[in-house]
Amino acid sequence: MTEPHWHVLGAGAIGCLYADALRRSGCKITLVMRAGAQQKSCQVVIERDSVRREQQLRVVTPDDNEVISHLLVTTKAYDVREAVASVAHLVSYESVVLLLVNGMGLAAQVGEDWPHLDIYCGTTTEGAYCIAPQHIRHAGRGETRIGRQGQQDPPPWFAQWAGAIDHCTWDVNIEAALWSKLAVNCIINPLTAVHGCPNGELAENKELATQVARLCDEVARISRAAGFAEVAATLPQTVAGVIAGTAGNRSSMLQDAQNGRRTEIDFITGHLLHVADHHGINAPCNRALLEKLRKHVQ
Ligand code: KPL
Repeated sequence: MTEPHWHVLGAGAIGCLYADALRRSGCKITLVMRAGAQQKSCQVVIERDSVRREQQLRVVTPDDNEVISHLLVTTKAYDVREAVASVAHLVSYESVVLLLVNGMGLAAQVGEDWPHLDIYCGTTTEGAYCIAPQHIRHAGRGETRIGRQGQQDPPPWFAQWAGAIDHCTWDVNIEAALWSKLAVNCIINPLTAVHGCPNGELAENKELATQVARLCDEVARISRAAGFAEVAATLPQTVAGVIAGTAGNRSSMLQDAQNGRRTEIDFITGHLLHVADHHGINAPCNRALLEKLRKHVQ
């Protein structure tokens, strides 16, 4: 089988990290930039510890009209629909779309807008942030889960991912994995954004560790009500593990807040509170964080 050609929509920290890993494993990779971008290639730099890797990747824009067979979407949650719409004329009923984005419910929305697409979801706890455009610090290793609810066996392209990406697994219960990531993000992201600290501080600072515990209690109650009892049972350990594994990382929400960008709070805590309301559960700590972050640039 020839290796699939992946087009990557969203050349931020996570998009560049995966583009680089897939390219090194032999996949053809093209970054899709916004219409109007002039460059035909771009240098991606990944730094981890004292190692620096550089890679030149192809660039196209939707105006180049290049047919897309495999599309990796790594945009911000609030940009997903518009981003997919920008390349809708380039995908066909055979095209694979992998959404590796924060938040939940986006696959259903994209599936409603474009029912012919072959949509998969992914989630990752890799810690990475941009030092400059397409210049990434890989600050913490995590795991990547990919799946499509109800699909037992991975599609053929998944073998390439499993070989290229460390700790990348096919997950038959991807909804639970997405919820688990949402739960972790509800705790780490808003707290680090409000307090302006790296993830590791949430374990080191006693006051912040108490807030983590309170948020864990609320999120666990909502998780149980939503049918994710296993996520609820292990939430404190999961959160502690992600904090330890990404201690030096600045969460994506902190990066957004510090750079004056819109945050994903409505797709993370907002989604959680929507589910909490549906089940009549009070979640004052999460609500307070949502309100604080909504006052920020939205
Ligand atoms: O997903 C993340 C994020 O920053 O959005 C974590 C896992 C918390 C890593 O920082």
